[in-house]
Amino acid sequence: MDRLFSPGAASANTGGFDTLFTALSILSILIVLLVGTLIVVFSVRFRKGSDVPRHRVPALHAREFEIGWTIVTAFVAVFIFWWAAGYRITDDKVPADALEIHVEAKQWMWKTQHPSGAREINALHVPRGHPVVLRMSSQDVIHSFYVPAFRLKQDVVPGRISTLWFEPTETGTYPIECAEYCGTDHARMLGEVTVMEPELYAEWSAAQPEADTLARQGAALFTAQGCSGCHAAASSVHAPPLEGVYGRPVALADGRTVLADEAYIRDSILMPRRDVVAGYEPIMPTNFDEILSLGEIAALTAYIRELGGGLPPDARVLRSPAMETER
Ligand code: HEC
Ligand SMILES: [Cu+2]
Repeated sequence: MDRLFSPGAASANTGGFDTLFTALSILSILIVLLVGTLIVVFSVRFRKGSDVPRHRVPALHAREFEIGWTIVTAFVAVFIFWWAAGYRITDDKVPADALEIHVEAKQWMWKTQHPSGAREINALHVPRGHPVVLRMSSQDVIHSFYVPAFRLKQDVVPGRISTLWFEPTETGTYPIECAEYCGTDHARMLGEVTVMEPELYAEWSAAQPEADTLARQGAALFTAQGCSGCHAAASSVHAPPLEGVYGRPVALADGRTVLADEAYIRDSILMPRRDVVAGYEPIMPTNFDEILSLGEIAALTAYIRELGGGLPPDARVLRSPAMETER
């Protein structure tokens, strides 16, 4: 039945979506049949000249009937919402060891960037059996990242980071489509996900043209974008040093204490007025969200993470525990 509607499933958790989709299709067909049949029956029965009682005035209110169908349809709608929302909620819990890949949408292509720094256009290589999280943003208009074989679809909106995660279960190549009309060449905004065995993925990753690692790109940006002008130790501007900040609690001017994780670093760059560090003036420029692409933010974050003495970001790809046991 599922094969009737959708291509073969190639990632974990697709079964539930297929059941939901089949159930919705059956429900829709039943409603269409019911309404269609009634239209035909009534048209024939009450056609001009047919011998049916026409003088009877129908009752204006049929209370039991109205209460009945209101309650039943409301119950069905809430049940479907509860069913579908359940998937959406489990969908939002990204596993901690997920491989993080950045996706940048633009008219009319998908650009992807791996933690190792490897970049692809209209292509995405991922290891089988390992969770992958996509952090996606758009450079221009709203696009929608759609992989039918994974039953995944997520809008990609300018100025926002959307998250999507999946765990591919079958090796092979699967189409990526854009599912939101985004201009002339929308229909040609196509790509391909390639799911590889983990050891082949590691080989593929290592064989990519000597791209700078994310952290090294970040170091270059840190100087080029003027961050070092304020944050370097030798600077005359009073700004917090970023060495060692990653992974530590930070005291803020409004009395809160927050953990400097990736989201905090990202927000500090994009929305510097939101979390002002205690003891510092809020002088950091607020327009980096217009200047920097999502990929550049990721690179800066990777650089700051490395300054914290944590694992370099690309080490996570090759040495993540889940993949170690695969070998
Ligand atoms: C004009 C000086 C200036 C520039 C340029 C600047 N910053 Fe900042 N930055 C600050 C100051 C001052 C603070 C502390 C006050 C605050 O949080 O707004 C800060 C805070 C931060 C924090 C939070 C640090 C902590 O200890 O919690 C991060 C991360 C950061 N900046 C990164 C960057 C990056 C990356 C760039 C370049 C894209 C940059 N900054 C450019 C002055 C600057
Ligand atoms: Cu598009």
